[in-house]
Amino acid sequence: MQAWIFFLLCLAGKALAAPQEDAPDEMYVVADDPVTEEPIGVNPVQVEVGEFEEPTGDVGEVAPEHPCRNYHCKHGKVCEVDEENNPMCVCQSPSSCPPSTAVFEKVCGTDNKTYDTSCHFFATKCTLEGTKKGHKLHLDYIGPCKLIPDCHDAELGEFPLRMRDWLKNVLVTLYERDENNNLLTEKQKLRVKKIHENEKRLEAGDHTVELLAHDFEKNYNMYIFPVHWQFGQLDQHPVDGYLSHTELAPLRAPLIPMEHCTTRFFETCDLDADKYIALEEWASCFGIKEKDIDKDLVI
Ligand SMILES: *[C@@H]1O[C@H](CO)[C@@H](O)[C@H](O)[C@H]1NC(C)=O
Ligand SMILES: [Ca+2]
Ligand SMILES: [Ca+2]
Repeated sequence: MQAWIFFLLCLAGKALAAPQEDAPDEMYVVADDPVTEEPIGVNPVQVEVGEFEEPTGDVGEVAPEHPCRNYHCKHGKVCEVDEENNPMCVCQSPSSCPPSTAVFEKVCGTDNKTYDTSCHFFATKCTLEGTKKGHKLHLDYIGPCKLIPDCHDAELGEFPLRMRDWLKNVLVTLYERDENNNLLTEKQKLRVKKIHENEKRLEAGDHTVELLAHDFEKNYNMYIFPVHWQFGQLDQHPVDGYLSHTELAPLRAPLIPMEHCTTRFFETCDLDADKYIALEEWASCFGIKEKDIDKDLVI
């Protein structure tokens, strides 16, 4: 549970001053979205050579920037200049990735192969670009590949109980730590304040599924916002009311090694099997009644 909280705090609290561990930020940006091929960023200003030949008094001050400065490439690519000195993104060689220094830096691909770091993973995926194999390869979870037991029907039902409880606790924790850190927006704080102040709230702890189920029935209203909030945290690229595989990855990837029903749970959420999880699908997956699903709560 501790690890869950750590991961989500990183995810939620982009402003969280100093994560205790030096978990690489890129874990949370496991974007391998095939659509965003174009490097994001602007071309550096091209300085006319002529300008340098006319002394202006501050000679030497205006050194031309390297074209790759501020030129961003997606994961797995690095910037290089072509013959005309224009920046371009090329596949990074996996061997140029720094080796992992801790076990949680390793990642497991959907090919069930362990990659030393996510850098190695994305570099490898890049070299497979355009192939069927490359298209199917995704980062599956954080940590070395291991045997993930099958998720049985009875266990599947327990997953949302823990997840909802955890979401609520994460929000309350963010609220409590949020002095000047702006971990939550003002609107979010107002919502969480109500949960925080509710005396009937089940305190964080290692509760049995029976107690969690009972609490969900009794204090159902407290769970509505946390479920919506998490959706909004993930629905970012783009903000469209649907979660793609890539958008779900920051939640899925750290969870799978700890919760073996993660994969099956999110598969079953996608009721219309279009590979996207819509807000309605997401919320009803977490037991939120149809009448309480409200896109205005995704704030
Ligand atoms: C994936 O790899 C792990 C570790 O090598 C192994 O224990 C497991 O059985 C593999 N899983 C599948 C589905 O092949
Ligand atoms: Ca989206
Ligand atoms: Ca769907």
